[in-house]
Parts: sequence; C-alpha cells; structure tokens
Amino acid sequence: PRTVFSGIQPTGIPHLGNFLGALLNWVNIQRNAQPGDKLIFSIVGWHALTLPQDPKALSEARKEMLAVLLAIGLSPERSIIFHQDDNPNHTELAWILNCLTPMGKLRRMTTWKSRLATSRNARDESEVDESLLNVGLFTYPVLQAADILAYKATHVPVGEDQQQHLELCRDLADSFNRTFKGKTTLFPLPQQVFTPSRRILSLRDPSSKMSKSSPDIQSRIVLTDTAAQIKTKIRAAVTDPIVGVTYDPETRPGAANLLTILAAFTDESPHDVAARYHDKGHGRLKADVTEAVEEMMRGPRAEFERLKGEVSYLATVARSGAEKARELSEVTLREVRTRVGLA
Ligand code: AQP
Repeated sequence: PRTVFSGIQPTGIPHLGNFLGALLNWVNIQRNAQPGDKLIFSIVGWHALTLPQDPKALSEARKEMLAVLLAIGLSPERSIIFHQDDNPNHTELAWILNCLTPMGKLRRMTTWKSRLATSRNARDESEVDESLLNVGLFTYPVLQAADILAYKATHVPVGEDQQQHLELCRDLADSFNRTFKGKTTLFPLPQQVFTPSRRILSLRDPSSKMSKSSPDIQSRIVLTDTAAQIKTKIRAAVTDPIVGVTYDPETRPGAANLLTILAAFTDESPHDVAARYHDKGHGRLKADVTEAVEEMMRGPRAEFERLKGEVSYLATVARSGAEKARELSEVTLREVRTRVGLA
C-alpha cells in the first residue's frame, strides 16, 4: 500500500495552476486509491509564514483552503485532511532534519535562488544579498521534507517546480537512515508522482508562473471567479501578433500557455491541440479555453460557496483530520526520538 502526502499553502484562493498542477491530481489519486492506501493532504500554514502574511488574511485563507479541498471532492472519510500547524510533529521533525542538512545544499535550491534574485531585483545571482531574507524561507524545503517523512510517505504528488525539494527530502531520509541505524530502515525514500500537466504561466506575464501571491489579479484565474471574470481574463491573456497557432513555449509562451491549459482538459499533447487550432487563430483558442476552464470550475465553485457557511462542519473536519495526522506521525516521531537519543 502507498502513503501519499501532499500540501498546499493557505496563501489565497487556489488558481488554475494549483488545480492543474496539483489539486485535480489529488482528487484523481483519491478516486483511484487501493484499499490500504493512506492519503494525507495538508494545508501548510507554517510554510506560508516564510513570506510576510497579514494575520487576518492568513487566518481567513487557512479556513477557506479547507473548504476548497472539500469542495473539489477530497473526502475526510477517505483522506486525512488537516492543518499542518495543528500537528507540532512536523516542526519537531523539521528541527531534527535541519541538524542533518548542509547549508550548501539549501543554497543550491532554485526556489531559494530565485527568491534571492527577486528580493534584490538583482541582474544575476552573484549580486544578491541573503541577509535580507528570513531563515524560515531558507529551510522551507527541510520543513517540507519533515511533512513528508513524518508519515513515512512513499508517494508525493507535486508540480515539476518541486522536484528539487523532493530530491532533498530523499537525501535527508537516506542521511537519517544511515546516521541513525536501527533494526529496520526508518524512512522509505519517497517518489514524486508527476502531475500530467505542466507549469501554468501568468496570463499577463508568461515569463513567470501563475501565482496566488502575485499582486495582479488579472494574471490568474481563481476558484471564486465568475464565468464573466474567467472570460475577461482569458480574453485579455497576453499572446503574440503572429498569425496562426503553433506550440512554441520559447518564442510564443503566452499562446503555449493557453495550449497547455486546453491540453490538460482534453488529454492531448499541446502540440496536438496546436495542430487543431492552426488555422483557427487565438480568438477561437481563447473561447475554447474559457469554456473548458468554466466547466471545470463551476461545480467546485458552487460547493465552495456552500461550504464556507458550514463553519461548525469545517471545524469538525479540521479537528478530526488533525487528530488522525497527529496519531500517525507520533508513531514515526517516537522512533525518531529514540534513534537520535532524545527519547
Ligand atoms: N503555476 C503553477 N502551475 C502548476 N502548478 C503549480 N503549483 C503552484 N503554482 C503552479 C503547484 O500547486 C501546489 C501548491 O502550491 P503552494 O501552495 O505550495 O504554492 P506555490 O507552489 O508556492 O505557488 P502558488 O500557489 O502560486 O502560491 P504562492 O504565490 O503563495 O507561492 C504545488 O504542488 C505546486 O507545484
């Protein structure tokens, strides 16, 4: 049986990238789960704190994210759905793993390097100054490894941007196993479950990914967007003046992004979608992307609006998810404490 773990930060209402890159895959995994599989989905509040958050907004987003996960079809009966910050085992294990993590490894994380670069608006990596960024952001991938290893997860569905973090997680698992040997190998080495679809880009600036925290709300389509808002945003999506549709992510990233989105819905390759639209032009492509996105969002959006009012139900789900998560991870943490000599 598999133990699947994945997480999402409560940094805002999920966008199309989160859906195609992660959330729809979680629902698929739940649908195809075999008896005995454990599915664990976490709202990772501690990770959200690595960037400045308004406490009121964070508290709201934290509750909303739980409603979103239920609205898209995750079931508290079949999956453990919980707030990371309700289970201190994550931070305890993260500390222990921090003590096994070489600084150099974290400095090589591309996520860290890109945060550094944007923090200083630097032209290249040699110009940046890390003294401005917080330590939490630096050890973010270690907390992520702890999230995964606390449940001895074997499978981790995440977007391709997370591949390097998962490699670090495997390194840390292996390093712990070799440093603190016992009768059995403690941590399995988790594998990444690739989401079939690729990274979804900003609708306004296709050189960056679609992101919850971008200040430009026109750059993303979120779960709470109305049909009219979806239409407006996609119609205004940046493409290029070249006539005819081709899939060329390097030179035509905006159009390629729309093709990637549509391909995710039709189960084709973006190249095949491009071939179908070659003579039809961007207008028609955008209309069809709009329809596909709206159709996917409609059900979850209505369910989210309904669930938001179910305050006591949401609280019950959060409480029972946290209990299950704590119970399961406590088994691992007991072994960890014994092996490191702090039992
Ligand atoms: N643009 C994207 N395309 C495909 N997948 C994406 N993911 C995020 N953005 C895209 C995937 O969504 C999952 C949850 O992400 P997260 O909450 O950890 O946030 P993130 O990856 O840092 O990006 P966001 O959602 O845009 O949030 P902010 O702006 O707060 O950083 C992950 O599996 C991720 O791969």
